[in-house]
Amino acid sequence: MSNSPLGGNNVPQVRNISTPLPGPQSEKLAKRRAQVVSAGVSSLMPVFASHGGGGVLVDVDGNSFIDLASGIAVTSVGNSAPKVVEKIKTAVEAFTHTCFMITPYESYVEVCEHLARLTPGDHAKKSALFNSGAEALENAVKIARYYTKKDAIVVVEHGYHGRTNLTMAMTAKNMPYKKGFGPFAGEIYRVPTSYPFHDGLSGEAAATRAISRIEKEVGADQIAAIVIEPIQGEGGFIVPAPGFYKQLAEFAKANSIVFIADEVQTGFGRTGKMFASEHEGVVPDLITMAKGIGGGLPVAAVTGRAEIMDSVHPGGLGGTYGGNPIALAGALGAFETMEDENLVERARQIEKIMIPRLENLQKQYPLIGDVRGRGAMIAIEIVDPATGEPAAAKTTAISKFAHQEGVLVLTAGTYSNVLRFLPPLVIGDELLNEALDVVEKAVAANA
Ligand code: PLZ
Repeated sequence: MSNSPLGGNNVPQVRNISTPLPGPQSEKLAKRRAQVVSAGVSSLMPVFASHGGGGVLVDVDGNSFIDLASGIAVTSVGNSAPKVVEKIKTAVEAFTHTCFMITPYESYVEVCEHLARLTPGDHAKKSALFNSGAEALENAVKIARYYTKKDAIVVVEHGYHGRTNLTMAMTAKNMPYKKGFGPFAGEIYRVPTSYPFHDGLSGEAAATRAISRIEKEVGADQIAAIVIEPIQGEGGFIVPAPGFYKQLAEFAKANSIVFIADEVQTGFGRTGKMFASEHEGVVPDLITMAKGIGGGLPVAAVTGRAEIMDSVHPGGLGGTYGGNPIALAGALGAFETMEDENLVERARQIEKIMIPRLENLQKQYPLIGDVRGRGAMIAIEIVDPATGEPAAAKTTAISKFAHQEGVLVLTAGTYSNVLRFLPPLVIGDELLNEALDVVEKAVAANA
C-alpha cells in the first residue's frame, strides 16, 4: 500500500473530524507560515491540506471534510482525478517545458480543438492559452481593442474579473480586491446589472436600464467590448432575470461591440450546460475560461470567432508559460473525465438535489432571503428577516459552523452575505446530502 497514491479515487468518501480544528499538525504549519508567507495572502480554512479526491478533502491531521468549494470551482472532475493524474504522469516524463512560442507541441493544438468543439456556436473558432483567469481576461480585452480599434470596455455592477491592474479596474468590489491598489487602468465603464432579488426588475427592464447608461455615458460607438459573467460568481451567484444577458449580447452585435462572456467560474459544465451562455441561447464572440478546464492545473483560454482571434499581428499574444504541457495534460484529462462520466448532466442532478432542500430550509428560516443558482453553482443569500438588509456577520457564522462540522463552504457577494456551494461534480448523492444536513444545522444554529 505504501506506493499507492493517497488522493483521487482512493480517498474514503466520509466526513470525519477527529481533532480540534485546527489540529496539532496544522497548528505547526500555521506557525511556520506566519514567519514567511505574506500576510496579504490569507486562507479561509485554519487547516492545511494533505490529500483529496471525489467530494472529500483530508487535512494533515487526518480530518476529512466534505468539499463544497472545489478550490473555487476548479476541481469539477474531482481532485487528482485518475485520468488527469495519468496524463500528467505521461507528459511530465516526456518534457516539462519548451515554451509554445519557441517549439510548439501537440497538446496545445489538441486543447484548442476541444475548446473549438465544446464552446457555443458553430462558426470557425480559434483559441489562445494562458495561465490564469485574469490573464485570459487581459488578453480578451487586448484582442477586442485590437480588432475594433476602439478603447472603451463595459462591465457590470457586482462583476469580478481578477486581481491584475486591468482586471481590478473591471472588478466591482473594493474590499479585499482593490483597496489601496490603485490607480487602475482607464476606459473601464461599469453599468447596472440584473439582480432580481435586489432590483425586482424583469430582464428586459434591467437591460434597458443598462443599455441606456451605456449609450448616454459611454457612447455605443466608443466601445470595444462588453465583458460579463453569465452568472456572476464572486458577486454572489447572481442569476440575471431571463433575457437580460441576451439583450446585452444583441445590443453588442448591433453596435459592432465584441461580446465577451467571462465563463471562468461558470464554464465547463459547472451550471449544468457546458457553458452558462447556453442557458440564455447566447453565442459570445469571445469566451474567457480557466478554473475547471485545467482539472486542477493552471490553464486558461480565450476562445472565439476566428476573424477576431486572428486579427492580432503574429507574436502579439503569448507569455512564457501559456499552455504549459503539464497543465495541458491536466486539461486533456479533465475533458475526457467530463465527457466519459457525463458530468454536465451530473451538475443538473446536483441542482435537483440542492435547490428543493434549500428552498425547504428557506420556508423554515426567513433569514434565507433567496435560494438561487444553476447546476452545481448554488447559493443562499442571508438577510436580516426584519429588515431584509444583508446579514454578513450571520453568513460568516454559518460558514464557520459548517467548517467546524467538517463541511467546506464559501461565502461571496458584494455585501458578503451569500453562502455559496460549488461541489465537485463527482460528489456522491449521499455525501452531498450529508453536507446539506450540516448546512441546515448551521443555519438553524444561527437563525
Ligand atoms: N473571472 C468570473 O470567478 C476568479 C477569485 C478568487 P484567476 N474567481 C476567484 C480570489 O479571491 O482571487 C475569476 C472569476 C471570473 C475571472 C477570475 C480570475 O481568475 O484565475 O483567479 O485569475
